Amino acid sequence: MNPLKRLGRRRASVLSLLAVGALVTPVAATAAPDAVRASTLGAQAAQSGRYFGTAVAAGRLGDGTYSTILDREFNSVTPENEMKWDATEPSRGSFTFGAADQIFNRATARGQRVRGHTLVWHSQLPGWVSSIRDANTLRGVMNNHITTVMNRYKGRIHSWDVVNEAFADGGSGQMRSSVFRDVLGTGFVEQAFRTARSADPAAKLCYNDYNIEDWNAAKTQGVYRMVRDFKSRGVPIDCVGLQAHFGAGGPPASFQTTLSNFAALGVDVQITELDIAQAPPTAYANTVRACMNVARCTGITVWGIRDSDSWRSSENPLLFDRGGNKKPAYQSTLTALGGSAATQRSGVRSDRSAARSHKSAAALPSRFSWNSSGKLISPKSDATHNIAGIKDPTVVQYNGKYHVFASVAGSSGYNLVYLNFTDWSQAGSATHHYLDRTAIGAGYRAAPQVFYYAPQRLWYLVYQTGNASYSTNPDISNPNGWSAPRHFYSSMPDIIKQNIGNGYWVDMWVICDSANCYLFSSDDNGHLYRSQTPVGQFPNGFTNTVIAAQDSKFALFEASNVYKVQGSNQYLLLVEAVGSDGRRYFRSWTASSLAASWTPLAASESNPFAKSGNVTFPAGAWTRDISHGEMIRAGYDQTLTIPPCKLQYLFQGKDPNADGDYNLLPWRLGLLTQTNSSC
Ligand code: 9MR
Repeated sequence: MNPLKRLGRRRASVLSLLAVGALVTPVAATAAPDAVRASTLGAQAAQSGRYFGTAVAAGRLGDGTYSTILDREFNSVTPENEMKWDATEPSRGSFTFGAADQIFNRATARGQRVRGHTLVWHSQLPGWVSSIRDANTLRGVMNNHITTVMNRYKGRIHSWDVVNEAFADGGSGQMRSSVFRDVLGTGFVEQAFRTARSADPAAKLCYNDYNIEDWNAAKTQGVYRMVRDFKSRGVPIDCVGLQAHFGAGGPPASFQTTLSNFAALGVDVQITELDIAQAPPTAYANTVRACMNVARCTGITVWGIRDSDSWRSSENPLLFDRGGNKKPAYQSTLTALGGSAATQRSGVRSDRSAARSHKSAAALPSRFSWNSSGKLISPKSDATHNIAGIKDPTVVQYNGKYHVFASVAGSSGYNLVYLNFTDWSQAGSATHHYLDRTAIGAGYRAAPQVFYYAPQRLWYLVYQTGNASYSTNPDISNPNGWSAPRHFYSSMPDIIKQNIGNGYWVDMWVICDSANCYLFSSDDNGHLYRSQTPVGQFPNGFTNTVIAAQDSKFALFEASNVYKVQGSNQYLLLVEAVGSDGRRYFRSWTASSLAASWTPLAASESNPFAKSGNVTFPAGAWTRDISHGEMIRAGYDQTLTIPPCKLQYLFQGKDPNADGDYNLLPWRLGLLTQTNSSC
């Protein structure tokens, strides 16, 4: 937004001209389809609410072929070795998280979920643990290990393999000999789960094992009895991980029965380490279909990306060959995730969840409804800042906190403020740090956007100064760490000069895919502009500015946001419009790539993305404007990834009766939460 333009704006919104039916939209008016066939494993799995993950080795992340497939195909990762005991606590009480953090931070920045693997396992266990003979010592060491490792990633790991491979192979159905069983007795498993629940109550706690896929195996029965016993006594357990390291024949005939029977105990099941000798397409499809047919089978992880990455590399058991090409099993897996019955083994019974998976939902719905919070953030004037309104928020979640940057407006003009808090209930009491006191400096700075630019390990704050400007900071939580403003452009691009009319150049927004970064901006005159530069050149090189979308002035006004929808190949564009009632609202479009044309999603006054008409206000209708803000993202990096479900949007609103000088309007921040999420 631009403060210089504002006087008279609301008067100018006497806009019966704005009957939405008369708007000229430059893109096809097709509605989003109910079901879309996704083109990646993660996106296809997400359509039935599942994840599709892979084991990741920190040492391979520098390999471009590997990381490209990782980011394209998978929405969950499991560190292959980096969270194991020998990696995280090689000597007693001395914890090392370098490689684990590397995988964790990379994944979470991209909106990929993380499975934790593994806390208590007899293998890859340092000698100092396996030589303990005293039960109290071992119990203390085990509890401390679980607590310390879980605490590091608290609230941010979706499932933990708390205990791995505690049962013996063969016909006994009993636990195997290990230092844990031998010194602590079989009760060590219960002890580990109880400790894990206290350490991170948000994580799903799994028991994980191999050779428990065949319902008739004694080992499967042993694990089943343990889980049944845990559930009956209230020992905290949420999931069973079936590793699924299969021979060329694929899963046993009873695999789906095993999944269903565990699920019937009241736990989720997950396929946690899938690989199949020679990767026969039918064997993969049968494995995936068994999961799709069980409602509580919540996700599938393959144990590596390319055959060359596999622990059983000579058997070529994975979905990508050594060159990173998709193998036939890739296609059969993708098809099976989409619910096709083509490869279903006869005699395998489908339950109701199978029927559900056939009509998978689109990544985003085409209608939205929301609940609004009350006012969560209001200005805090101090001796040198007389603030009338707090506006244009940008927000990321990082290190367990929300970090919010916003414009502050008053009689002396516009600048920026920063605050952080752990919980929305604390947003109102957070300290406001005024950024005019930092190297960002005084004067006109407004409409911030924040993200972490992972290739440079730097936070960027993008904002408008009349030009498109940015500052960088290695530490988002340090308001004094921001650099002085620099500009993306030497001056306003010609195409903007030619189209801006009486408008203003406002609301710069950066988003990157794996190849390019794009800089969007608006002109308050019906144009959305887009410039582009290769990822390696960012923040320089934004040239070739084009009109990305256009409409009448108030129908495509300002405050655009562009996001990647997690687990899909969809991008979402939001643009703020001024309605026929003079109130602000958001329209939405989607596209399959950032440079593609935008297709309307919920893009009209009668079917808006967010307008007072599709928002309920349980705490009182404190605003009729749903104005400039941003989505709560799934990650925090330059890909601007948002979840497909349960959307939340931080916005500016104001007292409907407030009037007068635009710069003095009492804007406050509130939070929308989607109420019609289908997943
Ligand atoms: O894939 C892992 C391999 O790199 C390690 O050398 C090996 C060491 O035990 O562990 C492999 O992963 C195992 C997993 O952690 C637990 N289930 C069996 C997996 C294959 O051995």
